Amino acid sequence: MSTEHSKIHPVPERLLDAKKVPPKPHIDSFEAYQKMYRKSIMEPEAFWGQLAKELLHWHKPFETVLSGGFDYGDIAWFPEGELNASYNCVDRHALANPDKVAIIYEGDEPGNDRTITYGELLRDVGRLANALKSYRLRKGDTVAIYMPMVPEAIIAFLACARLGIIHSVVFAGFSAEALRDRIRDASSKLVITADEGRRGGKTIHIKKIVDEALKECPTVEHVLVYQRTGSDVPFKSPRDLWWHEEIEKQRPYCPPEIVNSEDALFLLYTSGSTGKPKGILHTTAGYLLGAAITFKYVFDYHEGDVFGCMADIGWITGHTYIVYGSLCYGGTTVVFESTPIYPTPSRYWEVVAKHKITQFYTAPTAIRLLRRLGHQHVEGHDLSSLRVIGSVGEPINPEAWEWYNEVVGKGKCAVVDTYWQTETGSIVISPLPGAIPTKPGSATVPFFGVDPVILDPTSGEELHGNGVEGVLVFKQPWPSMARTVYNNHNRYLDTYLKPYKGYYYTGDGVGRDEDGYYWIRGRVDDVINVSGHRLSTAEIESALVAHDGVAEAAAIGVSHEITGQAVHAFVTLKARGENTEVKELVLQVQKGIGTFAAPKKIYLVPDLPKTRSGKIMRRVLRKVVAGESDQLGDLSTLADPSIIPTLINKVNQEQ
Ligand code: 6R9
Repeated sequence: MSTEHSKIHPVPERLLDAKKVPPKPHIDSFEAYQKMYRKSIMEPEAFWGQLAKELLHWHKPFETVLSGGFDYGDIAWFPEGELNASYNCVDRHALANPDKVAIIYEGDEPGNDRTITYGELLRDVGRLANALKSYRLRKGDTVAIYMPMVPEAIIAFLACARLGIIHSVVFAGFSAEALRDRIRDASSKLVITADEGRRGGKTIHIKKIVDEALKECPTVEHVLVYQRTGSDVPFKSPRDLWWHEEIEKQRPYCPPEIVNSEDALFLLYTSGSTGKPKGILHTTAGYLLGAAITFKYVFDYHEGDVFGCMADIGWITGHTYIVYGSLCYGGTTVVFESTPIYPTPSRYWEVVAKHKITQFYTAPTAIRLLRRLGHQHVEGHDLSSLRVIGSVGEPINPEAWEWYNEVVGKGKCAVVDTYWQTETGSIVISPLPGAIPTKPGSATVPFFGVDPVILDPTSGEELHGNGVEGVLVFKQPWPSMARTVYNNHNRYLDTYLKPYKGYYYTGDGVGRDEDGYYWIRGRVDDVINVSGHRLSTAEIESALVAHDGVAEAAAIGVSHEITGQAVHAFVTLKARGENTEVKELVLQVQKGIGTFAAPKKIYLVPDLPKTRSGKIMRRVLRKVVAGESDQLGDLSTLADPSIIPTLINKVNQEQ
């Protein structure tokens, strides 16, 4: 593990010198972190019980902190408690401080921005919630949200939460087919969407995609359409309803539906190593608590700060930090509709300077892209408001980390490489700005209540001590962990709790260095991470095989300078599909999943490497593409070794 010897960065002085530059970090020394961490692990009930009272508003207090565990996946946090997520994210702040800005919207075109205060947000959420009620939607129903990055998307989240309706947000980059599958799996009754989206100067025909998806979604009764661009789009009465007309009819206050701590807050679909995407289900109190406490400590958020997370609300990062963490904690959050390079590669920095962003959160893929385009795009912008700069979604390489730290952070900001998953709900391994010295490329140390263990993947034995390498599991439940897979609890157990009995299994490889710091290596299963987006080889393969001409397909992740990994696929054609072109196959994946999943390269080959029992040996394909054909490893189970030279030739020809 060469990475362990990399440079240690102490906590930046600027953060510790609160006299000169307030505020003083919430946790300002390694010892303070250790003390709190120890308490969170040794006395989790006392630790979380107290925080749940401090950070959440309860309509009915809880008695028990935690019940159940990993054996049956019957985990319940604060089980007698009752609350409402939108009350926690809006009402209490609106009552205390109605004029405080809750949301800053920065539209695709520079100059198109606006703010929404907590007082306004309460009325906007109330109107929309009353509209939802008028469609007879109620607690436990599911609603699909397929929206561009506009504040109305957040209003939609919160209006659902206000009524105990489970939202299922689908990233607006997913294709009609992918949207259809998610709507069907969740039996959503309503789709909240927009006429069109705008991103990077381009138009996204959102409503048309929804119409296409709904051809096969019998549960959907209505489609509520927010006018983002005002263009003429297909509109089908009485199924379709205009957002602006609907909310006009409604009174701006809607009483919150008080729900149990363990009632579902939302579903979010994510890819695993096998089969269809899973509807990861998060519940109300534990999730909100995890979101709010990590927001406070990992980003060291203080009154008056402006939190700028560049993720899309369609992913978990958007859910937890743009929406729930920030608003539950009473913060000011930015909704950014554009891209890091529109209209120029300075866009992020213009936005930071304009809104005086204090915490900036993005993904390694964006950092690598901007680094390649050059530091001149960062210079000349006033980034002095920044205190904490974060990274999420995939391992960040030390070169990108150093660039982020020096060029963006000017060596004065805390860099937080935050490791977590859709399923963990909130950040689980990360530095804390005022307390943890950092090492570029390491997510450093566990967050409160998170007990990481490294297992030997084959024996399942715990690897104690430092300087070990294996798979990452967690030993204790934490409040924001997912509770189930929608309508498929067995799949939840099989994926997360059964692989290693007594532990939650992450699916990630990890090392613990001599200082006890964690280094996430990436997925050990068949999940490919492209620009921080999780894709499964199985999903890409089934999209390819859906093409008439395709006999078989194997997808692999190949390392890529900007996107971290890229998808490459090997495809065999049916006899009657022999004229199929690579172009068509790329389109096929765009149609089945979305443009972001399109393979960078497709190799048409006569056969795939398989074991005698017929399993595709993706490991062999990965080595061939990486140019490591001399290290193919054990090939004794390979059914037909003569395929190897053919594969090597094919790859060499096309690279
Ligand atoms: C939040 C999010 C989860 C997977 C996860 C891991 C990878 C995320 C990371 C990281 C190394 C980090 N991942 N953050 N790997 N360092 N800081 O991204 O959720 O979309 O569910 O992806 O992403 O492989 O298992 P999600």
